[in-house]
Amino acid sequence: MKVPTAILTLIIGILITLASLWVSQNNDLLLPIAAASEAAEIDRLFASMMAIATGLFLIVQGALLYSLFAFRRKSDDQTDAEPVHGNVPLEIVWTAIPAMLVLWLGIYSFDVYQSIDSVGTMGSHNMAHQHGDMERVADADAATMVTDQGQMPSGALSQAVATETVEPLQVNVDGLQYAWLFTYPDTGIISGELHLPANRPVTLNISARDVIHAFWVPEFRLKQDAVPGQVTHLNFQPTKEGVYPVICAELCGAYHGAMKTRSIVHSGAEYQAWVDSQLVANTSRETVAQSVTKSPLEHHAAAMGMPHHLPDSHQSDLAQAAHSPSAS
Ligand SMILES: [Cu+2]
Repeated sequence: MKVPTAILTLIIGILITLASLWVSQNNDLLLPIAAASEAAEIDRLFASMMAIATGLFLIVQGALLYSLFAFRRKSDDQTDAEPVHGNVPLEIVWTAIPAMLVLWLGIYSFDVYQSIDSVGTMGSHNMAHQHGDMERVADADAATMVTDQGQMPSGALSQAVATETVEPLQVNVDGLQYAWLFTYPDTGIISGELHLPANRPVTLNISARDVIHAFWVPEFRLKQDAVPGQVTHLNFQPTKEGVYPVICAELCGAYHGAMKTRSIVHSGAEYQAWVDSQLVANTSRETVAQSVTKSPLEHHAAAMGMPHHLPDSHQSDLAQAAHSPSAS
């Protein structure tokens, strides 16, 4: 029995579509876990791209394999076969379909990019210095206005507004050859690892001290260039506690490959404990520095029968020497 070509094409089309959809929904092995709320949208975009790519792969490779066998040279055929001079409808189809797919993917990607950058720092990449902070202030104002006006009875809506008005945790990220430095302006903590609380919005203000680096955490699905002389931003919300790699994604010199650290997403209480421990460490460092400058000198002064307190100028010189790293 001979199956009509139209029906055969339809069946093959359905099978290819099903296979593409299956691959797009079952590619967990290709991606690390998603640990930020923005990751879901990126993963949806990735799934659409996988579906399209799988479909195209199957069509192209299938046509190739089919032709390999269906159009083999017959053993008794010594000719060059029928000359083929192109096929206008076919060429229109295989130009128009990819063009539409690329256009759609471009628009979709831009839409995802825009919705991820929800705090409104879009476009600040080029003028972060002048406008980044102003934009943020304007956004904060707008958010406050919404809550002021909002005697919204609807629970879901006021909750949505409430989550938006939670002040994002600010972290300044500094890329340098070959390390990342994280500074928390609220507390003055400086760390070589990025500690974050889960389920609180975060704004990273990223810059570089020497050459261009790029901040990348695959589990957050986020990557942003760190450019000298300019501040770039990433706005996101970590959702899963865990330890994730922070990787430099821009070839920045001989040891670029070693420019790695960790991002640790804590529960709220754990994060507070970390902040406290850092603050204690800072204070005790200062106390040690002070005691080092005073006690032994006072001890010696007493032994030599000198007055208990050295002249002020001496003390400040010594204190300075003890604070500067070259003193040790
Ligand atoms: Cu780097």
